[in-house]
Amino acid sequence: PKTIYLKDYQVPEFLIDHTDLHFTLADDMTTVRSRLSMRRNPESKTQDASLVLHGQDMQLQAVTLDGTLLSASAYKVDEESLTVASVPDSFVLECETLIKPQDNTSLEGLYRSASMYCTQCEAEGFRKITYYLDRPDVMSLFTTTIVADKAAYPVLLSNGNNVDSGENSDGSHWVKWEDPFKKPAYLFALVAGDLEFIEDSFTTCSGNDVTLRIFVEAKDLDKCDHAMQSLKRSMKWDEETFGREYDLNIFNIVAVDDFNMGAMENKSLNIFNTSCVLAKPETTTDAAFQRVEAIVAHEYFHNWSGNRVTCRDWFQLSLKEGFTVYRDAEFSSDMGSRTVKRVEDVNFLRTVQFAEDAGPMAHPIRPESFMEISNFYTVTVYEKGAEIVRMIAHLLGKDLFRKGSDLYFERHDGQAVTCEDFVKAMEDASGKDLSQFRRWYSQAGTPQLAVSGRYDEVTSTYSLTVKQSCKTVQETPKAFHIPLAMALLGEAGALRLQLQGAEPNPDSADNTELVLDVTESEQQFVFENIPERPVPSLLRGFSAPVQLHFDYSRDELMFLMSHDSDGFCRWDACQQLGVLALKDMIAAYQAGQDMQLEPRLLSAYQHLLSDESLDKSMVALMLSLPSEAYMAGIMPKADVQAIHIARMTAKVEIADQLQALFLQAYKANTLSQPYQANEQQIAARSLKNTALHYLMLSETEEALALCLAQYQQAQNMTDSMAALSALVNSSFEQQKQQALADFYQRWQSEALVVNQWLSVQAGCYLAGTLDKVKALMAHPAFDIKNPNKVRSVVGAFTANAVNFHHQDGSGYEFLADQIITLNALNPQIAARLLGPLTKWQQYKDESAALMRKALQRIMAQEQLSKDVYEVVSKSLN
Ligand code: HT7
Ligand code: ZN
Repeated sequence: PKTIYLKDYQVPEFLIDHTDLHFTLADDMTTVRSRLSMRRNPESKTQDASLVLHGQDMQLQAVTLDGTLLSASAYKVDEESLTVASVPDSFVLECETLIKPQDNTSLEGLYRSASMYCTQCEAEGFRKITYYLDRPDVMSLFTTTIVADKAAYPVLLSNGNNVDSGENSDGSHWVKWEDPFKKPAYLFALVAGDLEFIEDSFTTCSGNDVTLRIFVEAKDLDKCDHAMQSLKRSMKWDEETFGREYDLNIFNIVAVDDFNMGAMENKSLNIFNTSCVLAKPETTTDAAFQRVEAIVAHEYFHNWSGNRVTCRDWFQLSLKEGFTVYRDAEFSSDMGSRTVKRVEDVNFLRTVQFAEDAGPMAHPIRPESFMEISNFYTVTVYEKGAEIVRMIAHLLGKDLFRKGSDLYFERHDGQAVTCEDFVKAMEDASGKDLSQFRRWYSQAGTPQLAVSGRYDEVTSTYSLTVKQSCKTVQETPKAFHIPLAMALLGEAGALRLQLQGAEPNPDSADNTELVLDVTESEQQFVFENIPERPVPSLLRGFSAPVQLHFDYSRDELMFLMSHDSDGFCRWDACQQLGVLALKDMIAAYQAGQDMQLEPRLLSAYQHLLSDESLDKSMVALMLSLPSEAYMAGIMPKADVQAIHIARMTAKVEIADQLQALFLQAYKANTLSQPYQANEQQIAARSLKNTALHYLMLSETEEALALCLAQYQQAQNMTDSMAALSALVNSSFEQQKQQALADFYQRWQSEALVVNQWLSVQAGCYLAGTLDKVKALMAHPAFDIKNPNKVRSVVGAFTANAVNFHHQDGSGYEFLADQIITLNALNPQIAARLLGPLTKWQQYKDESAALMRKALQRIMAQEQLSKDVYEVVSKSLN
């Protein structure tokens, strides 16, 4: 496969002013007729070029130029394109193509999911629908007519407004849609099916009434309310926070079962994976309720950050994704607890994105090259991209950041632009210089910040020395501009900060927090008039996506855990104490010695469980030891078995020692009110189920009784799954089998619940899980063509470190088999599943060799898709 480079970008040679599409959906074949009003792009250097349109996997029937049918010699078709040798400066091109959505298992382009037709065009799926200039800087006005059998497909949807419709004598009907906004083809959508909907409305800030509909299969109609309420909250929030008003009188969401990602922001017709839109207490966990709200918001926010202002090319993907993730994270923070949201996001970033940045697929948030763009919908582009926007917001301050985003939207409305345009708008609006900051866009890798502190009693000064470094597999980047938020904590609280050589900061009322501009590879910051030896609170709120190293003593971590006013730092201090405790135990295990649990950790947990004034969600988060994946990421040549055994030993010790407190927390947080997915209830359930988890680790009869009672009496899926998961990972074999059978029996007709049943089993850390996973793949509930099922079984298994990394390599071989099968069916999903194998350098030599062997077996297959080839070849390099 060919590599495409950002440096080779050229403006399009042709533009498409109008795109008129006509679909006839029939069982054996779909006919697509397109009518494109085109002209040469005056900005292109080549004014005599042939017309080359993208297109693949379809059968071309006829091409007409300005009404004249072209003979076969006037054009050329290959696997990926249609070339018309000679065209005038302005013309109308019509194509008729045949496609087979019913055979399209890649879930890109037009495909079938259950009994409906739907589309997924981002990034390059439109070229599987008709020949087109399938690139985001070609923006066009679309009209779409859909013809289909009326009984089977009563609902026919596309972008924009429904402008006409009618019926034919053969039982078919048709609907014509017109989108008044120019858009790139990746935002095109079509849906046809036997769907029902819930409807609501929203009146925008300037008084426009918008009809909101969520379309689902009839059986799911009772699971749409939460998404609808989330949508209305998002619309209001975007008006208030970013001044963004919705721009049409209609906004539709459709839920589909087969979908490669979470959802898609097609103009006025968002298409969602059912798992990201359907929710009701009986079938949906708290975490999934929160995910629905966040994803509904994310897709809605794209209407401005992505649709009204779109990307010039796919290298700019983070322009829309990073910014929109930042926007949805701010929304979630405003809807719930800001600290909890921050901790969850940082935990994810540090575990998953840092690993990507340290591996062979590392790339800057604006990549410089790719073979297959679908491989770059990554945690780096999304989550690290959002961190870069967050740093800009931090550096500019709230008001200037808003001024910058207003300028960006106003300046570029209706355009396809670049990350540079975004940064420039921020600079122009604020007057701040972001030149060095721009390196975050072009350099990969996680900067390492080594910080040390020295207190001088004689001069009452405290000096912080900050050294930054960054290494990636490919290169050593130049120094980043890193905003380092910090405070100095004394016995009685945060100390006033006076930085040597700086004016006192008038913005901050008490001057106890500062953001240091770290811009060099080594810098010193001296604070004056510091009356006592302080404990520094560093990287407050996780002010930059870096790995911080400060040699805190365990007592200092204990101090930060209870005294830092920054919630993120309190949580992080607890995590770092957990890291030190686990490292000791891992080392002891590897040396064949007894594993001793750090007593401070036990007393910290004891304190967390005893102090009723603390936020319950935060307590639950702090009671969770650093994950095995996080530990693997920070240890050279990770020994997965040792990490797992040490961590389990620590957990069982904590469970045994603090049994009474866990029981008390369990009882105190058992709610009697009806379920609500609100902050308080979610927090209480989270703490209660954390307590249940620990209680079950002690495997007492009392814990088992509690767990079984919770499982049997649960009125909501959060409690039900927490109990089931505790049972599945316990040695109460008979009760476990009974609960699993009962659960399936009860929920077999609810696909999303069955997926949770699959994943709790695939994620079981006990021995023998791989055989169970293989059996699950033969179960009628499994379907390899459905990405949600694949993620629930294969994805959950690969996240189950101790089983996936079994020393005999069986986990790797199993994954390679699945990737080889999926390569032919759904290359995007196959390539995504490869992720865990690509991180082989993180693991001890024996594991790394077996992981490479599995990769080599995949590499040796014939007919590897571009998606899989790119990831495997780069990982083996
Ligand atoms: N912008 C959407 C991207 C997306 C996608 C990309 C590749 C393959 C399938 C896909 N489905 C959706 C999702 C989003 O970030 O909002
Ligand atoms: Zn997005």
